[in-house]
Amino acid sequence: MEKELKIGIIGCGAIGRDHCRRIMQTVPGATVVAVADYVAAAADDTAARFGIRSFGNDCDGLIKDPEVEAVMITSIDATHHDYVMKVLAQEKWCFCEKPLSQNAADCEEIIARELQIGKRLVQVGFMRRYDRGYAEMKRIIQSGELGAPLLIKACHRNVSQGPGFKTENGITNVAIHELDICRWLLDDEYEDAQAVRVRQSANSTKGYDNPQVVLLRTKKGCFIDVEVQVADGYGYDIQCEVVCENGTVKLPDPYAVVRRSRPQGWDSLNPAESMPIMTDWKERFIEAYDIEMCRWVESVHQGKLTGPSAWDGYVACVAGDALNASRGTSRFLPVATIEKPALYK
Ligand code: ISE
Repeated sequence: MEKELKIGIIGCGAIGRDHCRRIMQTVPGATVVAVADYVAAAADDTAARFGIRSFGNDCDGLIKDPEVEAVMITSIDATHHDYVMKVLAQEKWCFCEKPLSQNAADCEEIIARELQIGKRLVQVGFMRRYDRGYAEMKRIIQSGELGAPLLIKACHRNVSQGPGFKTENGITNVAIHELDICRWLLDDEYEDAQAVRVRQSANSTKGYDNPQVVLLRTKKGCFIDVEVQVADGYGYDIQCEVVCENGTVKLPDPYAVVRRSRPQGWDSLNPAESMPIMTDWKERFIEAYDIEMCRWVESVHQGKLTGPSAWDGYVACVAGDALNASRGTSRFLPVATIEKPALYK
């Protein structure tokens, strides 16, 4: 029996606690030995629930602790880059939730450090790559049976946002998933990008754009259109359709029982068919998160990471930077990356 990988988690918010539970209860070959959080009480609370060590708000202490072999970063987005750099300074394995950073320049630093070490130590939490729906779409596109992909029509809709949310976060925190999954699905790279402000929804009057439309053109000529609603007034709704020359592939909705009945309390209405739509993003991709975590642990045991890399985190941020810079210009801006280092090929 393989020795268990000892993980320390920084960030005990919703996804941090969820990953902690996942590793402790469903992922073989790993355990969480310690947690820390900017808010010490959040770390203490999580630690008490799982019977593990709390470093309170001493996140640096957790990173340096000799018992911790791998660090998982699930803190707020703006802190990711600094923690990743600190984990790399210890040359430990690092799983960083998306986004890798808030901008491409910070990601370049992470890449430079990994290159110096000469080994991939960072994996980015682009969990959609482990979703069965997206994986099957990719398989069909790659088979070539449908001809060349021409267009992607996608939408990313959230119920609401927490305090401090800004228009740019609609890209860096939300659409970042599409920025990764579209290039992965197509096996293609972005040429240029534009964010467009459209008619605004009354569901959010909090000073950020809602909705906004993300447009991307790829090097092979595919056109991508993503509707980003960060407060949609009904649910967590992720859709994606790839239009190819001879057919289309579409992401399936998550499993849900279809109900046919007369709406309760409305005797005068006709019976209707309905199925529930999820509201919690952690539930929507729960299986993908489970698989992602199992594969990450397996690959660490094998000493070679296979999941989304610092390079993938970087490319998504380069596209994100172009989108945020394009807003209000009515122009597509180039998505220009540095040359891809051999480590990531
Ligand atoms: C969250 O971090 C996610 O990853 C969700 O998929 C996204 O929809 C949500 O807006 C993010 O805050």
